[in-house]
Amino acid sequence: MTKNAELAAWVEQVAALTQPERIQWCDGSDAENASLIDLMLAQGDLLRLNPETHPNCFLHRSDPKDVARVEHLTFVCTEDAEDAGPNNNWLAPAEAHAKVDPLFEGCMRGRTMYVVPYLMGPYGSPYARAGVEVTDSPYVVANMRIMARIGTRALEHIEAGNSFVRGLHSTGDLDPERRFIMHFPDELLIMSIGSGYGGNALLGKKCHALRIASAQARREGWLAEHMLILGIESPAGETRYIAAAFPSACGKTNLAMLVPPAEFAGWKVWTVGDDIAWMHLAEDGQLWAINPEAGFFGVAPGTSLKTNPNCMNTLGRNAIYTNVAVTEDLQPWWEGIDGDKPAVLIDWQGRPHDPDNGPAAHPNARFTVAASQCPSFSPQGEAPQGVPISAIVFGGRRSSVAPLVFEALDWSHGVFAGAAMASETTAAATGKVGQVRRDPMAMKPFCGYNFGDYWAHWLGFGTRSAKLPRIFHVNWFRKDADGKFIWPGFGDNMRVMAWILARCDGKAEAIKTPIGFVPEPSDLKLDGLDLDRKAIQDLLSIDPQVWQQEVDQIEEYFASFGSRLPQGLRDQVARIKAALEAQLAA
Ligand code: SAT
Ligand code: MN
Repeated sequence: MTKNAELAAWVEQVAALTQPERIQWCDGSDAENASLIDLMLAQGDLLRLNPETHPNCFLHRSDPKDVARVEHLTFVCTEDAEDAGPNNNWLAPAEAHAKVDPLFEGCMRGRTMYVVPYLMGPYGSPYARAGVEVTDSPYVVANMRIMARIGTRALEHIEAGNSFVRGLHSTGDLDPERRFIMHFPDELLIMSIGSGYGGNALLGKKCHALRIASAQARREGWLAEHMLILGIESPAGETRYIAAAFPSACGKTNLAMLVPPAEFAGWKVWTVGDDIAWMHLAEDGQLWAINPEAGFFGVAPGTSLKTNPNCMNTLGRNAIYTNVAVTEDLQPWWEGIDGDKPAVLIDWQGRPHDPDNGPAAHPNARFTVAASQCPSFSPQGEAPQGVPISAIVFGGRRSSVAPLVFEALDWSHGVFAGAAMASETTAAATGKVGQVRRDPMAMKPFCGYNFGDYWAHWLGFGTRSAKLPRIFHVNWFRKDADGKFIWPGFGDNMRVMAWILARCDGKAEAIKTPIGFVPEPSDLKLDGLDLDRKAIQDLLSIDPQVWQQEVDQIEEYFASFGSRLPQGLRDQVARIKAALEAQLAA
């Protein structure tokens, strides 16, 4: 129950629509969580994993047809289609309500309706924002409890008079034909039905903290971004912070928890967040970032002590695993985990593992775990004011074209580099894997308004402060002629991060090219790395002819935004084209 009349009225209205058997207001307590877990164990929604090796850990197997975000069923509902832009599926709000409201009629009959007040951002942060998710899924409540700050304190924040986003969620009948994720930015409302999975159902995450928040951020002059946040502490004890945008399942969690290689003795990486950053220009002219989330919802396959030891040491207790495989003695297992593949495995659908059925764990299998359990969790991870950002890094998954790293010439060019990002698709969304698509700022699935207006908003920061972060672009995924990754990645990405920070301090060299400042091999600390000179040169090379084609494709993509494309980006296209031509003529 609540003292907030608006919230009380909305919950009443939702109950009248969905007809739950009972209503439970969630306080976020341990006792409440324990009873939800017991309920799910009894109903078979959760399986207790080996309590000796994985205390308080559980496995959830989702419906096999409900394993990833569904971008084609995700809509932004604004009065004017142009405001949602070609980057979103659009419906007019009245039309969207007519489509989705009837699906909620009586959908919670015989079920409990959970009312989950939540806060995105640290308690006491001026940048934190509240929401209330109403859901019929105890799995969603248990995950929201890890990913956000739920319960009494969040409700108090709302009752103190702060605005809140309303999120109505029901698993419905899980029929993909009746699955929709609808956003109504003008109503601060999200309606999601037919999926119990991650970004479709944990409404505080992508729906609120990115789609709704990005639209709010534009109106209010800040940025809500699909970025990890990390701190890098030098041997002298000075910590600088970097925010980095990569598409889903491209290594954000690994970079956020990086362990530097032996050649970087005395350096330490601190994790602030692995997925979302809310950034505000503070009075000191710097961009300060908070992580609105409280947990990690990371991709399990490929995670190991070799690729991400901090993550492996975060897992293993108080975690919910979704769609992983299990060993005979009920330990979680996935492709790429340490050790030999056990002879006997139960796959993610609960069947004895047969390689003919595909991998044992679903490629988008996930873990949900509290950030505070991470050994590298930053002492500033809950700081109300956030952390000051020295560098912004954009990165895609490109087998060719994009070099290992470059620095943008200035802020506007950096916005261009982000807007021009492209990446090969991954298993985080349903659809074909490995297709190159434009994914500006890694926000293609998450920007809640027209990308043209979004880029104009980004460009606008250029005149608001002289102390903005420098902008970089990286690509860990370049392949050689045999299709093998050239760069070792993971901990060795520290070598690139060190160059980035040295550039911010004016202490590292680079060559100016048409696409930005690129290091020479000698500018990077590469000792101890088993890479020949030719490979490094390939990684850092920029082929002007290939880039001419790339810029043509970028220009074509930009043109799809018509008159909403800001002049600042047209200017960048023209400048780069001229510079490439001059280089080829020389
Ligand atoms: O399922 S989520 O959207 O939360 C994960 C992701 O795709 O980044
Ligand atoms: Mn993400």
